[in-house]
Amino acid sequence: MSPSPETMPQGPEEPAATEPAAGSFSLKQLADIARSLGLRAGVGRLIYPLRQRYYEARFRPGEAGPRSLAGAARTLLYSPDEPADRPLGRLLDHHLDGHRLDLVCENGTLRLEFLAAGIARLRLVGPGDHAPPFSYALDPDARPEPPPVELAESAEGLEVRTALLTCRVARDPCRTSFYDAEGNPLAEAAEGLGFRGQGAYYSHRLREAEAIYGLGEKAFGLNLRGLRLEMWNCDPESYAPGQDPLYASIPMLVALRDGRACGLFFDNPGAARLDLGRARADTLRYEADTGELCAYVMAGPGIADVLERYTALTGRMPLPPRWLLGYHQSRWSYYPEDRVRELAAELRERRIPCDAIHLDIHYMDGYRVFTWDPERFPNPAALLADLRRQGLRTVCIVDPGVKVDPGYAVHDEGLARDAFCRLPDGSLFQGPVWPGLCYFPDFTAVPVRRWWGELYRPLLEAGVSGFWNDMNEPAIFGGGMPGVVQHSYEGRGASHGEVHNVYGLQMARASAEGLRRLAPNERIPLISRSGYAGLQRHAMIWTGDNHSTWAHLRLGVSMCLNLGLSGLALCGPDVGGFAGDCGGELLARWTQVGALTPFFRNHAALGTTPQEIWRFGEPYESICRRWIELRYRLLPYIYTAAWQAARSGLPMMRPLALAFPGDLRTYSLDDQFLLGDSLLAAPVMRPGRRGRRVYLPGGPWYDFWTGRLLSGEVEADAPLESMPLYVRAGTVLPMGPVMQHTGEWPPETLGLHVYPGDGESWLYDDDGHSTDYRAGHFQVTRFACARLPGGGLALRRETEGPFDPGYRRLELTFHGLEAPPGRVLLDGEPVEAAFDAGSSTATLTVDGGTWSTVEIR
Ligand code: MIG
Repeated sequence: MSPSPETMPQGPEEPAATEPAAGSFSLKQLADIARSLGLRAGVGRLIYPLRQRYYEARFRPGEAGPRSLAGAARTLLYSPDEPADRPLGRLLDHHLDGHRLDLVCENGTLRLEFLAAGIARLRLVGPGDHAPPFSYALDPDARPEPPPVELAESAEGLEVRTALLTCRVARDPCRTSFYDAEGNPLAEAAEGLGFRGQGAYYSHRLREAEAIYGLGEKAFGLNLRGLRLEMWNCDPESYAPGQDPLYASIPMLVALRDGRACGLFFDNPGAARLDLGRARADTLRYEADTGELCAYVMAGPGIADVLERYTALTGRMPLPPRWLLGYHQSRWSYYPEDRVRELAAELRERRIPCDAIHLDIHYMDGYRVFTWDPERFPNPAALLADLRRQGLRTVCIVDPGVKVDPGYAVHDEGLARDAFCRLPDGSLFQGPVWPGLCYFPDFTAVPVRRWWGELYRPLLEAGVSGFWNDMNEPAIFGGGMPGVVQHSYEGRGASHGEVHNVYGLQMARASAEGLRRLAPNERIPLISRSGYAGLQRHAMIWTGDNHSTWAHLRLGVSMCLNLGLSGLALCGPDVGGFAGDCGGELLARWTQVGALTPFFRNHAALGTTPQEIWRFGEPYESICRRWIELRYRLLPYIYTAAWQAARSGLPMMRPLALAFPGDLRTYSLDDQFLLGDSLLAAPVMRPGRRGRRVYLPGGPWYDFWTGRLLSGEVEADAPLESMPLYVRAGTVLPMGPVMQHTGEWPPETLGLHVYPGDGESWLYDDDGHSTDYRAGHFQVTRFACARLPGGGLALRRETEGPFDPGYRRLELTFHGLEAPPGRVLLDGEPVEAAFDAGSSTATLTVDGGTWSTVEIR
């Protein structure tokens, strides 16, 4: 699919300057990749598409498929007919049972259940089907409390309501419409819903100026209204803006109109698509090719409320270790070990703060998962220990495919345990990936997941600190896993086609559960490329194989915003771009954005120009270093944003529409974003630009660099070394000193930057790596800022929790002061604050202890 300009991110700036078609691989890069692939896998890749077609056709239910590859070749022309809609028909009868209302219609039964006052579930069920739906998306630990439900009947239909949601049911044809407690429409029926072929459909009316967000990993701008999107995980082998689908499918959307949000989650792991007003501007339509219709309607009123409900159902991310939020250096691939040592030495010598080095596929022995190449990495434990002494952790990639190779332990064990996916005739499915032909574990079975989880033990024992699951769509060279492959699906049995989109989710789950068993008291982070709803319980996500272009720098921002609105609160793109060659200016601008993105990793493809921040010389190296340093200074704030996400499902990186839903101008604004509650970043994402227009809604905001108070539309200077950054008035922004890695935490002095205004802010602290926080070993501080009548500011501090964060001193800096303060009172006692006219600040150092108020007049 080609990029479609009208669906590219749009903000207040003019459209992107034309640039060469989204960078593609150069001949040299392709040659390097071909060399890495080797001859056998290269040939396997050429033949596989035919093979996949053959399996699909051979085992197609109810038909005698082709018996030969030549027969399969003919099926390449086969394209099935569009199935027709079979609507539910007239409402015949209904039964209310507690929080559940069965609507018995001519052509099926629609079951409406209220799982909570703000969460309704709609399912098309067969007669007598009383089992709750089986779903990998739902958090098994979720304990929804069904609310009291009231039912009223009238000539037009039925009305069921909770304290937060009302559903009106029309009788002929049977259709449902949802409203909030004040009667505002959330999802009003369009043509309704019903069955369609082996699957189902659903529709509702879109309103004018209704924006749609979420839907996981989509290579578009923030507002997805007007698009038609596919739910089918695949490996596009690098993608262009506007290309769809990509690696992860999260059929969860947030709609926003008139300042009110609601959520809709379609839980079906097979092939599905959503038309968000493309075929008909006023209609949202969902179609699933297989499986049941299972839709959740979630009340707002805020986007944060919707996300809280969605993550109450599908879970929240575990708290990441602090080091995950540091800077990461990656490349496909750093090897052999001497090159890794040189990289570590170079980072430290050049004083580039960094917490982790990633090892891509070349660390393995012939791409065999869970092995080390004995020549390139003869003694991994010693290497990793040396890196750790320099404050550098190691993250290793793990792919799902297991090389077909008798004698290789993982292969032999997998066969012995019957862990690999099979075709309907019982034969093992094989597909070509990096190692050559591979078997693919069936992660939809408990014993397979347990076995897979255990395989991480030697890597953990060698000192690996985190893992990276790639290719888990699953990617197979030249195609995908045939739909006819069989899965256990927890003993229920399912074809791959019916449950395709959970393959990556279940691989991530197997990995995360294994790591939790192996290291129960450590937070071992996992990064996944593929996923489905609920992935956040097991892994974070990165946006895969982007390109080193300005268009992709911009795209990464909107993609991460929508991932955050799909439950994946911690994510990031490859900084500098994966495919294609980066340059100094692009890397500088991208590093500025990366410094304010939840996950901050520089990564590049095999064969591309080296992309570490010193590779383009000065001034780029110094600029990038300065932004990585700022990232480290902001870590207490960023760590607090991660804690918020883990607690409530609020994304770390947020669109302005989340915070200012009453301001229509924010609805499609995606070239600016919020990190946490109080920082607004307005990155420069065009070549040659040294300034930009910024929209500051709600205001006032303080310019982070000058301390000036601003609001509304502003023209910001942005010389190459700078990115416009603003702090919300009423904020206490915690900042530490520059560090080389998070192992240097905690600092002796923590800075607290106070930006006068009315507001509250949070600071979360714990040991940063263990799971002791679950037993209460943390400290949460709430700061409340209030302007005093007649001028001046009162700051209140409340702390909770027994953890001692370990700072000796707190350095309070009051920003935006025009003159020296007349009086400063600490818990009512006068103290001295040093005024600096140049920066319009007053500074006061206090002990970490027990003080609770500061007043400045
Ligand atoms: O077929 O492991 O998205 O980050 O460097 C490519 C090699 C496989 C794709 C990942 C990318 C990684 C690369 N992988």
